[in-house]
Amino acid sequence: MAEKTPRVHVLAVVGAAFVLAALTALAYWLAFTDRAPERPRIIELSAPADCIPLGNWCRARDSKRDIALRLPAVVTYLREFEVEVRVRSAGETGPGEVTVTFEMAGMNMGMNRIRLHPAATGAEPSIWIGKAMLPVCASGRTDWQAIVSAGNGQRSYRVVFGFEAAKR
Ligand SMILES: [Cu+2]
Repeated sequence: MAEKTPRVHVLAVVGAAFVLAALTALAYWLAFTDRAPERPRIIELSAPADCIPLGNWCRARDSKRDIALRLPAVVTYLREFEVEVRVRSAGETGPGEVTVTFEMAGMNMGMNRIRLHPAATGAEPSIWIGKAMLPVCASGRTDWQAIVSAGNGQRSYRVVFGFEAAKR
């Protein structure tokens, strides 16, 4: 009798520990499947409406990140042009990938996405550059959106900048 009681206690404690561990594992599993860790969370930053990124830096920011875009003063259809993105990260891991997608609102213009490469690695702010070319719009429209995405695995920041292209 004197030996049995402690053994029962030990079993109860071990059992409770197992139940707790199982519940913790379940909670983690639920939390992670809910957030789909393979896909980064997308955070939209809004660019100031009155800023046009032609020959000029336009910035969008929140407390953690500051993303700016600059295109040449004139972007002409079917002519290659330079795209520059500047990313400032406040205490966060900088982006591992920066892409710019060119779209027209409400019109499918095909896939126009470029992946930028870092001009200076480890610099703060980091500068990313690349070259792009716009396809001609059959409707004659010239209003484009440059959509900048800067992701570090956990978060992906997305900013839409509007600009007008020049017909040649
Ligand atoms: Cu179009």
